[in-house]
Amino acid sequence: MSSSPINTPSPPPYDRVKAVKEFDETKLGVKGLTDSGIKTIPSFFIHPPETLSDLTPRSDFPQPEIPTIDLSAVHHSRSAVVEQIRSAASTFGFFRVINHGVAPDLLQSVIGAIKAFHEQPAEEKEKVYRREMETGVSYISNVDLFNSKAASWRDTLRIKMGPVPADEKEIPEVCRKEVKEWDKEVKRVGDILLGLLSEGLGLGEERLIDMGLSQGRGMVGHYYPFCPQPDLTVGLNSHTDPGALTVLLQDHIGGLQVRTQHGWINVKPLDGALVINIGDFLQIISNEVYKSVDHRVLANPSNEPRVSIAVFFNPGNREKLFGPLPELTSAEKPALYKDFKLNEFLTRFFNKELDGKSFTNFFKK
Ligand SMILES: O=C(O)CCC(=O)C(=O)O
Repeated sequence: MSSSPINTPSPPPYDRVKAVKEFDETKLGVKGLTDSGIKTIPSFFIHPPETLSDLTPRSDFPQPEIPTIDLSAVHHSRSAVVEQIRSAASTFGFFRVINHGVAPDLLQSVIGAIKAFHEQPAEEKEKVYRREMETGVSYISNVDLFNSKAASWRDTLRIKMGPVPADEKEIPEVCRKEVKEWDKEVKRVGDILLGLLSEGLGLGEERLIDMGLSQGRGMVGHYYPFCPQPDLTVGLNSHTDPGALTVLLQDHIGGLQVRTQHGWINVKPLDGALVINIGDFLQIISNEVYKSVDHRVLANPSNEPRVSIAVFFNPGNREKLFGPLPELTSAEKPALYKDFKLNEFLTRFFNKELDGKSFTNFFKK
């Protein structure tokens, strides 16, 4: 007589939507997963093979560096600085600035304050764990958690700085003072850069500032804790920024990469420097003189968390029609994009996965 097989129930099929929802409901972010001591990451963080096979920069060529521009030279050689910025913005779409006049102590203290926010007890952070931005402040893991094919190993504190800033009381106390000081200084540096970028287009210094491009500011304070399987996920998926300009402060850990014609290159941390990149909006209004390029952050393999703070510059008025600037278009250089309202533009951005260039392509003529 043959023995009958033991009837073991097969495990239920993996329910990704449920797993993502349960993770979000913990309100603990990926830091909570790291703190729990897990050795393998949940499946919904695992990226597809085409992303994973391309995670380290190619080593068959010497890696170029994004340009580093000394901003203090504007006082004696403005046209040379304009040319450096024009060249960087129209090739790499990324550059660093040094001697920008922000006190080194503030660079340290704002990074420390964002780190302190993320390292508070869970009960404190839970108070602002929300996806909506009605109060101007939200702490979440993965802005695109419910739209992306795979999640990334990063938590983020988002704060609206303008045109209508978050109510001061809403900004978590642990970083309130530093965030406010940081915004003031970043706006000052951003205005200088918009003036130089405007001149680089052959326009007057005030042209971009007069469009209100430094009024709509949003800040994100990212926290990338140790990831136990950094080869299976990323810290931040490849994307372009939708706004005009981004000013980024990163700590010393590294992991930021930019796509170039030679493949992905590292943006190595440089003490005291700010990293600047062109966003889709500026690519469009400059009629592609300036380039908004893909960038991403690798998952952090280090026991020390990585902290970065990006401030995005957008026009303050979201209902106005924008498109390639008339001064930059002609019969020989026709407008490459349709006119659009910023609201429509950003709604598309926030309702999709953070990924490549599909966004600017939508507005292409
Ligand atoms: O963390 C970084 O270095 C990059 C952040 C970034 O690209 C973003 O917030 O869009």
